[in-house]
Amino acid sequence: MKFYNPVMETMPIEALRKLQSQRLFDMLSRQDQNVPFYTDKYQSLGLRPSDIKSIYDIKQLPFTTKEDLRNQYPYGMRAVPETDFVRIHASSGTTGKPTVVAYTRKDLDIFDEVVARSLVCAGARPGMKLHNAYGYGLFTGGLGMHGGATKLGMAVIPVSGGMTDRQIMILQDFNPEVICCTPSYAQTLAEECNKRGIDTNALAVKYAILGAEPWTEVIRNQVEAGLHVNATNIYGLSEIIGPGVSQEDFEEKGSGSYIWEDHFYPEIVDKDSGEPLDHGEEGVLVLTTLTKEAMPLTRYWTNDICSINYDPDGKRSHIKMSPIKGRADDMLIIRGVNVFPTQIEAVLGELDFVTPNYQIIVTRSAAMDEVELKVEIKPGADKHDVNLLNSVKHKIKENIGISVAVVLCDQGEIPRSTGGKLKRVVDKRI
Ligand code: DLL
Repeated sequence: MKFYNPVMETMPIEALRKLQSQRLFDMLSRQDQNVPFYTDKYQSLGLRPSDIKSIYDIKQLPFTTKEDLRNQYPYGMRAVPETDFVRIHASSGTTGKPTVVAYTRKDLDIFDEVVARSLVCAGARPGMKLHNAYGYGLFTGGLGMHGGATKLGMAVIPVSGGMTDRQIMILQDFNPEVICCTPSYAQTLAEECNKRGIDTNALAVKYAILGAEPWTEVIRNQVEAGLHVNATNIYGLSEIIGPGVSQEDFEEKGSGSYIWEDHFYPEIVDKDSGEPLDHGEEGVLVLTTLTKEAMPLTRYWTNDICSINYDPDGKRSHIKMSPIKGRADDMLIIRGVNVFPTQIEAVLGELDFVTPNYQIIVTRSAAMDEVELKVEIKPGADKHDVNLLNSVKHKIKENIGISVAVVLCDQGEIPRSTGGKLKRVVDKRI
């Protein structure tokens, strides 16, 4: 089995564009008729859905932002009666009210479909067991992966996040071939297995589907070696559907993740001007939901930084996105240099005496941002060794161009994921 939905996943680009154009027109008409937010917005811009003749005209449409969703809290963006909702999720806002997302029956079918495609893309097959360590609840991770795996014909073990002892018991005794969780929690599991002397090569688990937070090859290497799995990236966000907006193929690792373009139309725009950028250029990912019923969104500003491009050598026709470098608001500006935590993570991977456990502490003194980088060293290295400390500093300076204060820490001193997304940046500026 190569694909879950061969027709859609390998559709020639021309046909895909036609389908996207039709779906965009239908979606805009539904918004225009049923969502006062969009009716007003389109009217104020003098736009009618019929002005949008094809998917290429999408650039004429306005962006939708998280702020817009907050202003419409909880259900103002709905395009169907509340009685047609069959599920409601929410993404935990760092401050204030969460962003609420609702689904109709058809939306859940699409959710299941894109997750089923993603699972196959990651190496999962019907008949396998999925150890689902994404959180169940308002977060879309747990139930999202659950629905897709059920549709594919897998047995789901709905472990949810946390309780690491129990997770390890399940890995050892229930024999799941596939695990899904955040990359930082996969690090925790790999480390715990190692501590307990568990021979992970003997475990049934062979594939890990990791997402919900940024991660780099450094973490992939640690997780793949530690758990003896093939680890791939899954991306998504509640506002668009949840996990399964895009997925990396287990046989095409490192070349980006397929975006399921028949449902989610991607664009990359300049983070300051909003101007569309070319394929290959890095900017903010903007997504349009082409088929969503309950809360269809036009040009949703994800704030996630990446690039998109077609892969002529890929198995599928859909476009691929690069790993997310970070959220635009996670970008640090250190003496004029823009830095994402993932860049620091990538550099640490080149030093053989440190582990991929780190924490970035940002403070501000005299209107300047300062960064303290806490890095954990491997057993046997001395945290007081000035040469080691300086080599971290130099490596960061050489590769990223910023000077950071470095603190070397012993094993276990840096916080680990206890189940969900891990906060690697502590911002003390405010
Ligand atoms: O995190 C959905 C999800 C669940 C994706 C399980 C993958 C796996 P939210 O809680 O709404 O939804 O958070 C969405 O998380 O805008 C990104 O900033 C970040 N994110 C999600 N996947 C990735 C990834 C889920 N693979 C926000 N790489 C998004 C980097 C990711 N960041």
